[in-house]
Amino acid sequence: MADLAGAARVAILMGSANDYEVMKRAEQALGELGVGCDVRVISAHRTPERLRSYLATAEAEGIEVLICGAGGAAHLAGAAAALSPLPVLGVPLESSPLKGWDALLSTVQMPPGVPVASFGVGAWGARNAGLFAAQILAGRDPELRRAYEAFRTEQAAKVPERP
Ligand code: RP5
Repeated sequence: MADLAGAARVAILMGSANDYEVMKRAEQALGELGVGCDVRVISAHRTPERLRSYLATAEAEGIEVLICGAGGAAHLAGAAAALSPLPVLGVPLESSPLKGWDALLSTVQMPPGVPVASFGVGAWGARNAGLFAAQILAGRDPELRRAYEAFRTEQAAKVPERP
């Protein structure tokens, strides 16, 4: 992994550059909380060797959580979980005629022993995966924990009492 951003703690992987429009929501959520991430296009089917070589060094280079977004018969999250001991957050994407149902089922129904945490389909899932990755890291990072709590407080303050 030659050009990983210096302080990246989360890797955001996606099966196609076309997935970025949705997966950037995870990047944005992490950015709001000051968490560095490394964003890559890696397809489980089309570039399996890229996936293997990326994950071979990701943890040693500082990555602690993997977010994987893919559409169709989405295998990226499962393949990443098979190749890495890092926690994998899967985001099913709505890029096929089946509107994300295919990706959701591929992501959520992992056989026992190789877990993937599956999020909602599309942009909501991508944002929540970013927030959840930050929550994982905040468990042993007091500064990030404070940033996360501040985010939740601000979010609550934006909800009006009446319509
Ligand atoms: C999946 O196939 C990708 O994650 C993408 O969502 C879908 C279609 O890929 P493209 O044809 O847009 O590159 O592997």
